[in-house]
Amino acid sequence: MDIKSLEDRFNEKIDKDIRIEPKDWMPENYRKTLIRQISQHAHSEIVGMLPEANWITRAPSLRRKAAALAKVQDEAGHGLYLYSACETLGIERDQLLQDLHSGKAKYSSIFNYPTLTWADMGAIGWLVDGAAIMNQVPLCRASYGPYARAMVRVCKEESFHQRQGFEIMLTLCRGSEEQKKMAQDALNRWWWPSLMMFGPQDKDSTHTEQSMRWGIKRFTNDELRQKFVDVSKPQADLLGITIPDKDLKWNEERGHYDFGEINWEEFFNVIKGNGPCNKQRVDARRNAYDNGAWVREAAAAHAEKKAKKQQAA
Ligand code: FAQ
Repeated sequence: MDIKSLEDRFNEKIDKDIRIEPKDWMPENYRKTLIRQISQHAHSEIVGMLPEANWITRAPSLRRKAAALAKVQDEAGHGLYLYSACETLGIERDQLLQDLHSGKAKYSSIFNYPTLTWADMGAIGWLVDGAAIMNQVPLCRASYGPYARAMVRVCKEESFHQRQGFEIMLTLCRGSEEQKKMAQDALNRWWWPSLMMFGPQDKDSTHTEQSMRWGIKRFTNDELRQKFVDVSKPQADLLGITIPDKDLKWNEERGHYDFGEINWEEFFNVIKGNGPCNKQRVDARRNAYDNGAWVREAAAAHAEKKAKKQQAA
């Protein structure tokens, strides 16, 4: 089939909302965009384990420790589904990891901030997982089959994460004055970085228009950010804590909350690698990879031995 017919067939599938599968023909830029987005997403999951892992040993009760442990394990699992989905596009996992370690591949800006108190575990679950779900539920309908299917499972687990985070916040907010202060302080520090998770404003977003046309993204960055603000404000009211934005107010005409200006300079600085914890996070991933070399070598040696035995039999 000539390239024009292949393109027509691909576009027809996109228009009819028929999933694109790994063996289907696809434009090179569609493949590249997916590799970029899915790998960034996978890296975010495994880097995202680091700020929370910091609190597993210091969780205030056995119940909290078990939940934190399960959550961080889920994130490792999400990374694995996503790396597998990405590999179906014809790239090796090792290459993806090299790109993370060299700083070539991005991961979510949010994981470059430190987790200073136990309340940060609550704020991350409530806000960071909340923002992640807002962005990821529409990805369950992404046009690329393996990505969309991975997202279905991821979203179910993220929704548990969001609830456990909100419950931590609720417990703190119903606790002592000091606990409530901790919850407010965590909200103050995590609110704006959570809004940045949705990416640059639509007017500055390089990929949104094309990704929407290809059915990878179903909503723009600004649309999802607005939805997130709209659901979060009543949740903060229920907790009895205040979102740190003096411009946040209901706009009757728009049927949405208006909110203040995001510090875009901070966002672009963080994604360029200059956030408070960028170096620490990438170093931790690099060390984990290097320290795991013996496991990869042992697994390869075992597979070789097994293959030789089978040949001899
Ligand atoms: N951080 O043109 P756009 C989670 C980059 S998972 C860093 O708008 P696009 C689970 C972007 O890559 C969180 N970089 O890009 C969890 C591009 O750079 P490039 C991760 C960002 O792709 C919870 C440039 O800026 N979720 O949290 C960010 O159309 C708790 C221009 O941007 C996903 O990855 C950012 N925030 O839209 C784990 C979801 N935003 O490559 C542990 C899937 C933008 O041209 C604990 N991804 N950039 O050099 C997406 O939906 C999209 O990729 C967006 C960005 C919306 C993130």
